[in-house]
Amino acid sequence: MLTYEVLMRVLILGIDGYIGWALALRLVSKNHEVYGMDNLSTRKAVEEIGSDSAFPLPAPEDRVNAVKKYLDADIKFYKGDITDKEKLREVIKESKPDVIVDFAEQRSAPYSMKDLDHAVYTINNNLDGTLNLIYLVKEIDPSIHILKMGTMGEYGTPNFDIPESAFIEAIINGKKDKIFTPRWGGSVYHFSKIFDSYLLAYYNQLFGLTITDIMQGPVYGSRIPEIVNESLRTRFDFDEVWGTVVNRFCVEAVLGLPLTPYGKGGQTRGFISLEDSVEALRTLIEHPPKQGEYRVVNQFMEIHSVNEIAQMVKEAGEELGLHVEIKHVENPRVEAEEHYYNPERRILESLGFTPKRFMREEVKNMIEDLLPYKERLERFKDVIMPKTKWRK
Ligand code: NAD
Ligand code: USQ
Repeated sequence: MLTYEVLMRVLILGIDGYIGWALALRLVSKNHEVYGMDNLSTRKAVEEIGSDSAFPLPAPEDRVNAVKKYLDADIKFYKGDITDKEKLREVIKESKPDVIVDFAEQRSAPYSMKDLDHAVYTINNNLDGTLNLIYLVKEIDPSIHILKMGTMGEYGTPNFDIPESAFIEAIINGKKDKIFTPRWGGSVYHFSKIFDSYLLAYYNQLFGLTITDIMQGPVYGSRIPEIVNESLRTRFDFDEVWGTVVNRFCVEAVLGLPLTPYGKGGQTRGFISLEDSVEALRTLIEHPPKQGEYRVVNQFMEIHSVNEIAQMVKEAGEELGLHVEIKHVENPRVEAEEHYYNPERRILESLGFTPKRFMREEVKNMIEDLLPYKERLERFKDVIMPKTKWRK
């Protein structure tokens, strides 16, 4: 039985990742046709720092087989690097997508700040991939909708309300003009996303491409209903380089380690659960912008400080019988530890999207999901405390 009237052919770049895999499961379960490409670089880079996904990750072909077995659906997986333009051209030509979702970037802020080589790799990987995608969509079929994953961190933590629009009106030296919404990153990784956005906005004007540039906040969570068997789990990072804050705190709670707010812990971000992230993405895929439009969407659901999150995880852990402490550690990053934060969010709601999962309940589910893997996690105890410093 078909659930939606308009079924689409979707190519997911970065399908082997945390969000990419979960989105693939969601889309096939709604009968969309899913193709995916990945060079498995996150697997290798996580290994490089001596870590691994909290949940064991089957090889791509085994993941595809598990989708067939448990969800009775097909995913076509291409192993390849999107910075390789010939390979990307071949994949786009073969899959003939209506929409390309681009997650395929080096996505860790600490990884990008390790040293010059990691900074250069991040910039090259992320910007070369974006440029290849832009030029190949123009060449092969300019009507393809590019859904590019950016980040809320492109805006930084300004002292003004963050708008949800590509351009804003500003008065500079007494004269009014439209300027690209101001951005300021907190790492080379975040700057790579800023540069991506400038490229996308520029080539939208030049080539008339149809683009959604998503400014998404940190994602947390281990569950979506399609994960009906352990072999369908998506990756889940928790180490000091690849783990994001909520996921890290849950693993710390499971391991009996103190939760680690950096510095004062007043750092405030807009968070979204994995479930709401993939559902928001589905909404944007099924409701593309007008042909030739560059649409910016702010994708987050709840605003919290790191201290509030630590408190929520502590309470959830204690409800489950764990002893959880919070211990502030010296901040390895250079960032505001107390600041104003008020981003706008209206587009997803205007398309009928409503959030389903909230952090307070979700962190308890996450701890429950992680507890059976405690022994596996013990092996990675020494990659949890922050070592990667912005200023050495
Ligand atoms: P992830 O690292 O788990 O997934 C990214 C995938 O892209 C990986 O499987 C990796 O192997 C692949 N990849 C990287 N470079 C590639 C290349 N050149 N060619 C082919 N494949 C490549 O990260 P994620 O958490 O799933 O994030 C997905 C996207 O969403 C990223 O662009 C990230 O910047 C963005 N994002 C993530 C979060 C978050 O909290 N996880 C929040 C906001 C935005
Ligand atoms: N933090 C702590 N303690 C920790 C880990 C992190 O206090 O143990 C703090 C960080 O200093 C930071 C905040 O939590 O102030 C968020 O850190 P994070 O590691 O969860 O997120 P970040 O590095 O910004 O990156 C993640 C994803 C990235 C995505 C981004 C969204 O890795 O791909 O783009 O979240 S955003 O933060 O909106 O830019």
